[in-house]
Amino acid sequence: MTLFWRNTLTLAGAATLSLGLAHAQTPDLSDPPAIEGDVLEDHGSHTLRMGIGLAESSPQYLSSQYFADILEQRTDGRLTVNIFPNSQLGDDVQMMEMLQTGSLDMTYPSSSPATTYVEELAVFDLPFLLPNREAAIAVMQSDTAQRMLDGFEGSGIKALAFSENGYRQLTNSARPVESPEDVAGLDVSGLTIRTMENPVHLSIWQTLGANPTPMAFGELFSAMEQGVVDGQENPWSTILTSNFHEVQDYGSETRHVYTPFIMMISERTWERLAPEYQELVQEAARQSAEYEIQLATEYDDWSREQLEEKGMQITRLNDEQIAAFQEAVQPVYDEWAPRIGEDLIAEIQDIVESTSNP
Ligand code: TK8
Repeated sequence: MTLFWRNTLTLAGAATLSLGLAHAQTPDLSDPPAIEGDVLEDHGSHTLRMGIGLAESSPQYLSSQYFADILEQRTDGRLTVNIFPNSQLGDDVQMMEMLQTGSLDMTYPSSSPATTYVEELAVFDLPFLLPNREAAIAVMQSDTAQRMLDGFEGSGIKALAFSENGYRQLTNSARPVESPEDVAGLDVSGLTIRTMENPVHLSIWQTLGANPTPMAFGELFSAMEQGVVDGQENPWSTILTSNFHEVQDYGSETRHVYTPFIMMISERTWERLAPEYQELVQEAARQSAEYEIQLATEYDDWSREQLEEKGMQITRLNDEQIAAFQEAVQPVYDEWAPRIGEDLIAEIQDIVESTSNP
């Protein structure tokens, strides 16, 4: 049953045009998982406002809509969620603060700006820690990750579930980048790169010889358009659905960090919900996170190909080239591993190893 399913038009349109050209399969948006379970008894009516950073065509929005559909269907319309995309209510940092004061019900930030609430989350910001998606998913589903979600308790924010933002790739408007030297620039100046508001990311780009500038995501497009920054780094799906190819000529598949998203609800809102509704919200968050990961996976390579078709010159780095980046950011580990916690890093590495193929 997909009674409330909508908002698939933009992407479906774009997808049709590319048929026959793309190598990666076009993401299938027509068929989100069926919504199962009975309609709950009447425990009052609530309309929840949810602010997100990304556009209507993003996996983040589409899965949030699925979350809304689950609540609507399972409560006969008594729990409704209004989603405000494109950072229109604020950036990740601001929206988390709005959750604390209760002026916003829900948001869906990256883990990186949320490290001010739960320091352990910074482990996700360590470069090249999670070698593949399988490992990243295992980490997000681990007890360690649940402990991080629980760590929000008392902050005014209840963290519901991890999902995929994804492997971050570098784009810029100045030159093709194949090596750390291309970032730093030998005869020319280092690239000015927008980073998320997070000290490890700042350290990564400083170490690579760039001029990092932390900035809210919502300001990024116009900052690139006006040449305030040369570039940025985000997963291909975000680069595509945010139309960054309009202002960025070059992309490099650096995969330097895998960052998750975290779906969150204000503790004030949470406390107003009946226990039955709370349980539903938690369950729906998990289901939509799973769907988000599925969509994000389907989007990843496909988005890169779409960007190439739209004229972005994308450099696929070979193992040796990736190793050069890995080596160059070693000082980031030296600086941050003791602060983030060697035990925590070892815990994550254990999970990674348990997933790697023999
Ligand atoms: C969207 C952000 C964004 C993140 C960033 O709200 O800031 O670059 O990757 O997707 O969370």
